[in-house]
Amino acid sequence: MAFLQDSPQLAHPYRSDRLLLSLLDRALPADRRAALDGDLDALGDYAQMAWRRVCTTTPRKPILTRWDAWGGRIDRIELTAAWQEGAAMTTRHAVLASGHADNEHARLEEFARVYLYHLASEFYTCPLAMTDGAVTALKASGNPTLIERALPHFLSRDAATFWLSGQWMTENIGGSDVGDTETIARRDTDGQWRLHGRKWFSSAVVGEAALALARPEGAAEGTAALALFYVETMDGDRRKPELVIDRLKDKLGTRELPTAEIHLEGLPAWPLGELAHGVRQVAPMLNVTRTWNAVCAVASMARAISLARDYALRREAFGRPLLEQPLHAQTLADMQAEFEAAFALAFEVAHLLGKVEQHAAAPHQVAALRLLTPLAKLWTGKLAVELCSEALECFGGAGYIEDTGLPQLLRDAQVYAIWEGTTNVLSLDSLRALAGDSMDALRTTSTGWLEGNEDMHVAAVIRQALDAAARWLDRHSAARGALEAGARGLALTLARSAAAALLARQATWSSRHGDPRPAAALRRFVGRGLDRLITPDADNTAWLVR
Ligand code: MFK
Repeated sequence: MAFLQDSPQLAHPYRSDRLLLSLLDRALPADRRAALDGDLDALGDYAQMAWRRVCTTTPRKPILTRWDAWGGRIDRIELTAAWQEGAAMTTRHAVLASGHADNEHARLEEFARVYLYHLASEFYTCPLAMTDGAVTALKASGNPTLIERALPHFLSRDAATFWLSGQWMTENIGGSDVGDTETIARRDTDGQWRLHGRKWFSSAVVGEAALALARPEGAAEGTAALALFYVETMDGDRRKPELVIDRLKDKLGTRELPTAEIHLEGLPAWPLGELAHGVRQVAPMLNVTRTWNAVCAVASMARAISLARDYALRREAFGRPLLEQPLHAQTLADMQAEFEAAFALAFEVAHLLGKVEQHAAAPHQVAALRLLTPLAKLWTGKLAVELCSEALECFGGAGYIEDTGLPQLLRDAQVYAIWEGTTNVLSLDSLRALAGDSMDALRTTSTGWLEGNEDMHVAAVIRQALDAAARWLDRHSAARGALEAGARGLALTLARSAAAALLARQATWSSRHGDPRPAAALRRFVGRGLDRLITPDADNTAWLVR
């Protein structure tokens, strides 16, 4: 019989995830920790089932049928199995509802669920993130009519009444530069607002509602004149005729997600608040979806590393398992150290978000969260691509073969760095945050995270990196061009430094509980360097880009 290689097996994503288990043990009161266990266990079971399904069935894509046999416009979208299960899974395990409970740990408990559900959901988490963001933006608007109308659906624990919301911002002209939005809001004589325009990336076109940016007719150009509107997409079982789906996008990854190009032909709409400053009003939504992006990016890293580690035990080459080969073990350990730091940062943003929303955070934590959100999004987005690529290489040629289920990890990971603001857009957003007092806040917060840490070398390296970043910012803050050119280096330095301080906090706790592994991850992560600052050189850049 010819040799047959064992395929990699997915360990239980909850019960075998020591990072998630020890984070929850450290951060949650015992009663809340115990109450969470059932949902997380069930979501872990579902994730294992979904991985088996991926490995044993032919991949499917959503199918758009625009016309019925009799010439009627129907714009029907058939979804994959995981998407059809989405509403039931979300409501049964309170994925969204848990995050809006009246408790400072609510967001941490929500994002633990998101982390486990994400890959099994086939990116159904994308519209879930937008729905979560819509809840947050609606709450911030204080609009009682819309809150009463939409929130019971968005936060429902019953699949029959659950609604998804989209986030309609992106247009052909206004991609990242949302201020160029061309969609117009016109008011009927009876006072009803209606939207007219084209949205170029609509991820949740299967949802029942959306928040959309539009320019009230006659308003000035630019970002400040945009308004934020709430829309509903369905009339009972039928899509409203004023919402036309032009086509589904053909994408590199996230292929189960029905991303659409749409036309709005007078779709009824209701403003959330004032008829201007729509970007300011949608910002709470953006910061929530960016948190989802970071947590989902670390979920992809966790999956890639879990499979690569399992395979390293099963696969023998040159007479011994891969795990016993020094260079392979070195590669896996480097991946693990980066992942542990990214995990610590993404979940701290999630936890802090809950504390800030429940007024349980100090002012410096509020300012730190404003900065840490774009930092976590941009760094984890890039790292997910790097680690998924490295993980595929750990399988040799098998990592390049579609029906192993492995290439999809890499194709899907590429989206984290693009949607919800690219790495550069997020780096510039971190400059927006740094214009306030968030650098001081980050240093104060990091000092707190380092309390009790006994590794003086590590603490010194983290402080040096934060000091260097603060000096760099002072040196370049008067020259906008240099500041922007170096913004990515600054953001990565701050992200890595904050993540190291968070990992130190976890390492201190874990060491006391007899687990030396986070301390090992910390030493390796810090050893790989925190400082990514650059010296901007506009003349040199000009030579190289023309
Ligand atoms: C599985 C994970 C799922 C994740 C969900 C996936 C969903 C995917 C769907 C999408 O990708 S939707 C498209 C996402 N698009 C973007 O994220 C847009 C990227 N562009 C930006 O982020 C720009 O920075 C932005 C449009 C927000 C602002 O550009 P401008 O025109 O330069 O705005 P400006 O004048 O600087 O800011 C306007 C106001 O918003 C200011 O407040 P004021 O009016 O009080 O001065 C800003 O301070 C405020 N603001 C902007 N960003 C903010 C913010 N406030 C708080 N937090 C922020 N992040």
